[in-house]
Amino acid sequence: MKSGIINKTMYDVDGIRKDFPILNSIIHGKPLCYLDNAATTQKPKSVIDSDVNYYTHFNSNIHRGVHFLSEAATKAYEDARIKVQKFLNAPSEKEIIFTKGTTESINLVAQTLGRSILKEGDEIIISTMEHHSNIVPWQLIASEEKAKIKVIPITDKGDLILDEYKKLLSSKTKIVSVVYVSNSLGTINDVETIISLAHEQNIPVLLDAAQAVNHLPVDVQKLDCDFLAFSGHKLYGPTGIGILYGKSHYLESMPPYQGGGDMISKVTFEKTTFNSLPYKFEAGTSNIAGTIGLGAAIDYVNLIGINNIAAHEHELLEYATEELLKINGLRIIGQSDNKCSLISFILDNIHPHDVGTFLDFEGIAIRTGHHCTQPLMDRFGVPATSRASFGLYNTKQEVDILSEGIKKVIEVFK
Ligand code: 7TS
Repeated sequence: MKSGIINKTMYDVDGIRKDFPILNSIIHGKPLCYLDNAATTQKPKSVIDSDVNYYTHFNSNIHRGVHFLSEAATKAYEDARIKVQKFLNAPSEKEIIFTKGTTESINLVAQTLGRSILKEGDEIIISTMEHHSNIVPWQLIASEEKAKIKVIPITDKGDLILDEYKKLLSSKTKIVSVVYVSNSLGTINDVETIISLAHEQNIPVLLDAAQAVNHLPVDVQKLDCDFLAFSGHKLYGPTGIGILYGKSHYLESMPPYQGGGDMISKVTFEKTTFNSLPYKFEAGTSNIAGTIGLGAAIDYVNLIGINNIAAHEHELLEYATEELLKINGLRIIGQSDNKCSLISFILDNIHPHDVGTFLDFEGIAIRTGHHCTQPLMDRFGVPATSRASFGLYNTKQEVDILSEGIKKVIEVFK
């Protein structure tokens, strides 16, 4: 695979940018400045080519055929599973379940583990900074089982208050499900402590790693998390493919999520027995091309090196924070000392929606709104923020374009 990073000792961001065709786009007459990576990342040519290659040369259904194409597609699909296993350092590929994305992974655990272990009066712990996809699935199952949701509070800087978390843990707690990196604040949570405190009471922990795997090295054995969810599209891969990692003893004990083809061992009208892991949780024809594309995305990230990406993005975050804080009337929401590369901000007397719309005309793509974290917005007493989020291909020059753009917004709206 060709990449801007090959044969370079320094982080060659210009070379890397050449791997992403969309970054050459002209938007409203201006070069695209793409700073909406927390919503989704752009795709390198190798991921785009993987899709074309699959449909051109291998398209076939998997696991079922004896013919050449089916065997080739099955091998590529299962190779992608092994790439994910290695990427997360999971003990076995059987613990890697392919889903549609983070949302489906969390719903799967809520509907299977949740349904089998929760009873009236039990408690589920989440945090104030959860994405709706780590709130609503738990509310749905909690209301069915008459369980309760308990919420870890946060400080004004945007850090979880772990002393309060300790007080929430009790014999009633049946699961802890928390976000690793916040999509609205950028806070990197101390998940190691969260997990070890829960494990002292044998409580399983699910990590929503949607905003973590693309910014940090994630090792599920080191973390000792029981479940971990992420989406391919935030890791430079395709949409519609995601991962649920789960410790095998939990996955074995959980009932299936959906019924259908591939997840069965034997079906009669009287009784069905289920397939072994991971297939028990993969009913129906899956997103084969997307899965193989996720494998290509992991190859790309590995080629650059997640530690190199983290270092580059950290430099961008520090520079952007410094530059944005120079702007009068700009307030950053989320000022943890341990942050990933995103900045949520508000401008005095200017609605975030106006900020986003104005910046779009400058070719700058940021996100505005509640970022699917309405309870978090309530905690900070704001209806919405503007959010710039950086990826492996962003540059300091783009930070300058953003801060100049914001200054123009202030000038026009003041
Ligand atoms: N969890 C977190 C922390 C997220 O940031 C997101 C998506 C999800 C879960 C859901 O992921 P999905 O792929 O299943 O949709 N976050 C965002 C965002 O911040 N802007 O758009 C989507």
